[in-house]
Amino acid sequence: MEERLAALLATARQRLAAARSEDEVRQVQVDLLGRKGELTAILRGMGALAESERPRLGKLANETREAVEALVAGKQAELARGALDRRLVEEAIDVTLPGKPLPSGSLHPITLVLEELKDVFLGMGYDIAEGPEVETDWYNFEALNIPKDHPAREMQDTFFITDEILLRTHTSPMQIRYMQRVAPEVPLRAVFPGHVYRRDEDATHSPMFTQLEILAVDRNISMGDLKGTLLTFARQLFGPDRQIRLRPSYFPFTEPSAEVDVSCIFCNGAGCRACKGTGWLEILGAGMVHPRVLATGGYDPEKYSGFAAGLGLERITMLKYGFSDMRDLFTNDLRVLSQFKGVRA
Ligand code: 2U9
Repeated sequence: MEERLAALLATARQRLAAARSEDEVRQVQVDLLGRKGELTAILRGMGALAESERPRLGKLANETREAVEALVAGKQAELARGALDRRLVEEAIDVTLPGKPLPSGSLHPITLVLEELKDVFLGMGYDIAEGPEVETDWYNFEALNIPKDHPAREMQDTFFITDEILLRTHTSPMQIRYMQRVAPEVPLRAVFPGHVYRRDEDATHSPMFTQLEILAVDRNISMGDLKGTLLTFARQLFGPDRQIRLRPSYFPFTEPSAEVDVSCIFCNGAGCRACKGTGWLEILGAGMVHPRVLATGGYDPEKYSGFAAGLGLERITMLKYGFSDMRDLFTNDLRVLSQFKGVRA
């Protein structure tokens, strides 16, 4: 019996040393220690032993079982370690390899110009406000002193949703909303960027375009404040040598009103193709807020005055970056957009 136990241990050593997989190890365990295995068979022979021999051999059988179990556990651990080592080698990642380059996007030129404009006015202490693109007839026209028979109210010029609801044709309704919210608090200084909609499309007009309007209300605001503000703005945007000039004009919501030119950014005023030989480029419209519009906004026109200006971002963008067709700003052609890669506002 002692010999059989010794042989069992030797078999265990030999078979486990040869085992290459966890399945093989389990098979050794079953063959030697299992219910129908070698050790069970040996123990069946215990009955034939002398009474005095049984405790010693019983103990030896237990020690043999424990020794085989320890060998099995050791082999299993060894196989598991080996598997892990192999995986670590196979799945090793070379973190020093260069990465796959991801195509980077770019900011749209209109976004670049908008960020620049906002910076200029933030620098002068202005607030930035936005508002709804779907507006009422009242905010878009009535409150801005645009009478019922004004041509802008024609179906051909405005996108109406119902008789009273429309897509705003300018950001000006936002100025009314803003004045009504803060009146009669002064000073009021804010810019209003946003999309506006008009039924118009050609090389220099788009049915959707981006406006930025400027509004300042306080006691004793004058045309001089307007000119100084616009000159500062023109020089920050187009360079320190720029001049501006105001030409009399008419808008229903300002009185007096003016169209504002900047000295040509291409020829510096000498006259060229871009400015059609005049030396000047028209960049915005402006004026003193009409007393009726001030009153609608909640400011007593006897006590307060204000200036306002409006510009189309697409026009400024076209001048700044040399676009000749406004539609190129909206087709999102990558040959156009990719030229702005890396350009920061
Ligand atoms: C309020 C009071 C006054 C905003 C103004 C203009 C002149 C102007 C055009 C420029 C090119 C529109 O984008 S464009 O087609 N804008 O000429 N805008 S004064 O005046 C206001 C607005 C709101 C309450």
